[in-house]
Parts: sequence; C-alpha cells; structure tokens
Amino acid sequence: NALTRRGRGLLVAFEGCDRSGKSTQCQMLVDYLKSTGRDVAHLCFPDRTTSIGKSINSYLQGTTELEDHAIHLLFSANRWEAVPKIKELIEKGTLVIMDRYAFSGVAFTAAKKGFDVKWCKNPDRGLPSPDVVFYLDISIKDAEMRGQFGEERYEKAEFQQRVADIYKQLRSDDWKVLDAMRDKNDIHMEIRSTLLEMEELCRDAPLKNLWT
Ligand code: Z5A
Ligand code: MG
Repeated sequence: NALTRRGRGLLVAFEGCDRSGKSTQCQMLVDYLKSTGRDVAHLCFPDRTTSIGKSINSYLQGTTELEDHAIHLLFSANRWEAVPKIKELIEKGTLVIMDRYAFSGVAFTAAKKGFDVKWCKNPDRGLPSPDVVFYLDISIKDAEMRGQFGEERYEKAEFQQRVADIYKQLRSDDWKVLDAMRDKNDIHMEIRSTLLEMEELCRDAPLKNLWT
C-alpha cells in the first residue's frame, strides 16, 4: 500500500480554531499510521518543552507578560528550532504530523490590533512548507458548544472570530478544508484518503519553502 512506500516523508499540518478537533484528529491519524507499521512523528506547536517553549507556556498561562511582537517572534523561533529535526525526519521517510504550525502564528498575532498579515508572515517565511494542511472548519458558536473556552490567553469568542477570519485569508491550494462538525470517524476517514492521494502526488517532489 502507498502508505508504506519508500521515499521522502510527508509533512502534514493541522490547523483550525480552538476546539475544532485538531488534537483529536492528529492523535487518531498518528495511531492509525502506527498501526499500519508506518514511521510517524507527532509534533505540537508550541512545543512547550524547549526553553523558548517554556517562555511561551508561561505567557499563554498569563504568568508572564511579553510585548506582542516579541511573543510572535518566540512562537516563530519555536518552529525554527524544530526545523533540523523536521528535515531529518522527512529525509528518512517519516510522516510528520504537526498539531498547529505557522498559520496559527500568523492568525493569532494578526488578530491583534496594529498587526497586518504581511508583517506576521515574515519570521516564518522559508520554513518547510506542509504538503497538506488539514483545516478543521467550525463556527465559533459551535466551538463554544463543545464547552467553554479555557482560561488561557486568546480563549475568548470575539478574538477567536478574528482568528478565523485571518485563517480564511491564508488558505491556499495545499489546504484541505474539512467540516469539523461531522462525526470524528468520518473526518478521520477523509483525512486518510487525502493523505494517500498526497503521497502519490509528492512522491518525487522536494519539500517546498513556506511563503517564498
Ligand atoms: N498560538 C499562537 O498564538 N501562535 C502560534 O504560533 C501557535 C499557537 C503555534 C495554544 O495552542 C495557543 O497558542 C493557542 C494558539 C496559540 N491559543 N488559543 N486559543 P494549543 O494548540 O495548545 O491550543 P488548543 O487550546 O490546543 O486548542 P484546542 O482547544 O486543543 O483545540 P483542538 O485541539 O482543536 O480540539 P480537541 O482538543 O481535539 O477537541 C476539543 C473538544 O471537542 C474535545 O472535548 C473533543 O473531544 C471534542 N471533539 C473533537 N472532535 C469532535 C467532533 N468531531 N465532534 C464532537 N466533538 C469533538
Ligand atoms: Mg489541541
């Protein structure tokens, strides 16, 4: 089957607003791929385990304050510090599944007053570009029905709506927009079949660079 072929690995990102089901779908996909014997890596951004990630974590939890440009650059740095590992994994044929990526970085900062999308993209320009971005599409109202937003910074309906609007501007041909309100198994099956198609398409193509 195509999922066990040799060649470079695939870079896959999950994006979407809060509670859209990114972590749920990432985990289901990783579990499935592992069950087929596939070499798979599961990354999450922010990666709160690094020293940069620890600063981001305390910012998100409201323990520390950081100037808006400065925190934007830290989120980006937290991706750049993972790039050597991502490239190495892709080269050895690993399927790399990422829970949030640079699109979150742009959407969450550009939703703040005084920021524009162009400025927000700059620090992430040149990162490895995902072969496919699965965007879990949900209205803020439906997301709220999955339980109150949490206590972390940004977890407010009005802000999340601006984030959703910016995500819309970032969509490109590499995105697969999924209706996040369906049964999670149905969503998972659609992701599986898209992944098979993408592996065929990307078989011989090198990894691209983001926004270049
Ligand atoms: N941030 C940033 O500002 N800049 C950056 O560069 C990056 C991030 C990378 C932390 O991220 C914050 O950092 C985030 C963006 C900002 N701030 N906010 N907001 P995070 O990844 O830790 O954010 P999050 O809080 O993890 O999002 P989330 O709440 O985890 O959502 P999710 O992963 O998309 O959803 P889930 O955990 O899979 O599911 C949510 C609930 O819905 C759960 O109870 C599930 O059981 C349920 N669920 C899932 N799927 C379904 C379906 N299909 N039907 C019904 N119910 C479902
Ligand atoms: Mg999550």
